[in-house]
Amino acid sequence: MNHRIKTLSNYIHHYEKSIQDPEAFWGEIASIFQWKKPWKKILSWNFEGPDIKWFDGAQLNITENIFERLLPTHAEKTAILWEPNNPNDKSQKITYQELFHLTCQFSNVLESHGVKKGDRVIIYMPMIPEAAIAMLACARVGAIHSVVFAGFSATALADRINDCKAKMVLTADGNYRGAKNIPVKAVVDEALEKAPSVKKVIVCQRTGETVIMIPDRDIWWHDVMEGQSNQHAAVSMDAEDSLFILYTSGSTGKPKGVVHSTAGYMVYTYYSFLNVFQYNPTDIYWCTADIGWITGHSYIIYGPLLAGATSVMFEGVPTYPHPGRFWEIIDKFKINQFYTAPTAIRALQAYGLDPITPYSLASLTVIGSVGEPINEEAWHWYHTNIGKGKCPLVDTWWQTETGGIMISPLAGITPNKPAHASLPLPGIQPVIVDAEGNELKGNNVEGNLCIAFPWPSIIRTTYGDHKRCKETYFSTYPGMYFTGDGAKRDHDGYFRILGRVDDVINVSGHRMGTAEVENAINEHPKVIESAVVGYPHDIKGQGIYAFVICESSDDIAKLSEEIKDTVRKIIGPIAKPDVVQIVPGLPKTRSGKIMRRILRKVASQDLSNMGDTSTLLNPEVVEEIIKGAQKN
Ligand code: 7RM
Repeated sequence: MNHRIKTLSNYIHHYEKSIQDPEAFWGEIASIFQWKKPWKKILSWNFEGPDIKWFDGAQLNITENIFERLLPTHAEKTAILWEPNNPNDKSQKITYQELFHLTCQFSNVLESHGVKKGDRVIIYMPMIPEAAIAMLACARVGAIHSVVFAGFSATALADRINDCKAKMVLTADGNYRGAKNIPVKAVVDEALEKAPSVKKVIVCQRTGETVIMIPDRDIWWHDVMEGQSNQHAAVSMDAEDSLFILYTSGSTGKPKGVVHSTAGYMVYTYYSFLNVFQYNPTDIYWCTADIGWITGHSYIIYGPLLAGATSVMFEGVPTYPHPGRFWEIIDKFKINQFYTAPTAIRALQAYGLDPITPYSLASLTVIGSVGEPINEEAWHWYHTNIGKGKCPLVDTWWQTETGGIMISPLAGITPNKPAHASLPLPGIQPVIVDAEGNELKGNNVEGNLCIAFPWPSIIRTTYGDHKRCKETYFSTYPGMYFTGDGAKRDHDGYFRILGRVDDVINVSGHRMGTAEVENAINEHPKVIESAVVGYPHDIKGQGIYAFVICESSDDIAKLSEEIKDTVRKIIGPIAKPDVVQIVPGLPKTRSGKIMRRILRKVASQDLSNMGDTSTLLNPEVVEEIIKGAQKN
């Protein structure tokens, strides 16, 4: 079987095969890889545990499948094409051969500083090639990497380090982001005051600013790389050994460490990358995500590199030093596949067409979207002005927990339908259920989106707390993986994702748990109680609206700013509420539950039908909240 899908009938055929005989289907795809030991069983699973094993008994190293497997044909091909924050600085081309040598060198560094198979290593780095090298070297020595987005605060970083008891942090001196230079090393220093498991910090020099280096703990990347051999024998990993942990927000408590395993993740990210983007050997592919998110893991690093692609890595932001920066890079590198988020599209749309006109976007063959539902207006703007009406737009629905793209058009193969993620990839069995968990069969149905059967890159556990994994994803609808999203299957059988049905808000494509933001707000000494909801936001998709009860309400403006700042400090700028409204009380049911439905309506200024408020303990408070909101 040629596993590259080429036509719609081809897709249908592959899809049917993947459902009828999943093991044969995935076994054939997996057979292109280098295995140190073959598998005994392709799939064994139950969703009750959950206990899911793909390619059990096999041994491999994912980096051997990028390097040793591909070097004979790809040595001189550019693996990573790096573009700096500042367009006047030099971009960098790193070939597969060079990336291999750098990865080996850094693998030797990790081992010489005591990192062993199974150890957890935190990567808190800017979007520089060393971040990719860090991930690959961890994978090569069998360490479990956990990349933490470099915009998170010291507290958020410390929480993640402590949860997985990491022994090492890889970071940089500073992080150029647009006009800003964020002192990441200083953030690490602060975090480590509360994170005693970390024994070593390796600091990559990027900005050259002065940083404090703590003797015996902190070492410079360039110092330790010097003189290291560029050869390294990859550590043998079991198929089900963990490859990485990535923390993500849910509807309750602190972020969970989503754990992905080695073999299944490898097979699925490779396969989905190739098919969704229809990558051809000479193409230049660019995904604008940050490696701190799953999109960066699966579709900047692992998927593209496993497919032998040239993957562009961009250090900066879409609007610096001008709002044509993305289009400038597409022109500069003659990008073929471009993959970004609706929030970026909407932000750039607001600048009009002038920033686009100086650049040629003629190289583009595929444009993609990920992270949140893309509204029809943004879809059309993107399709018309960036794709020039000729590029298929792949609206890719997936999650940190799914590891790879689940529902998406295949570029140029699946007929495009605006704002529809469309059809499941081979191997993916989505079902829509009602509140009781009854499957809604047929077309023209709407409900909660579940997946009925395992795919190779499905979440295996949440780090250190398997029960939480079961409760979060496998208990709501027993026997199925529950996504937390609502979805509709239209009259053609195409899926449209409607957004979260739980207490998770999607801010600029980033997941934030309302409980997590509330916990941060409650750290402010004057706060008694708070409730956070999402509301429609033109650029961010959803904004964060906080209703807060305070001890005193003397200087409301000052208090609101202080509360926003508290959240920024505890979680990071991405979690900062857009609106803080100080309220005299929160609408509660007789059992003491906050009625978020009402708060959501107030936050979205949709006061037409407040629904039934008679069961409230304190119905009078609703009027006061509405009055307060109008003043806001
Ligand atoms: C890849 C990623 C996951 C949540 C998910 C959805 C939302 C992502 C789309 C989407 C509609 C899309 N991982 N989401 N992609 N909604 N259409 N194409 O974003 O773990 O950070 O977020 O994002 O709600 O559950 S994530």
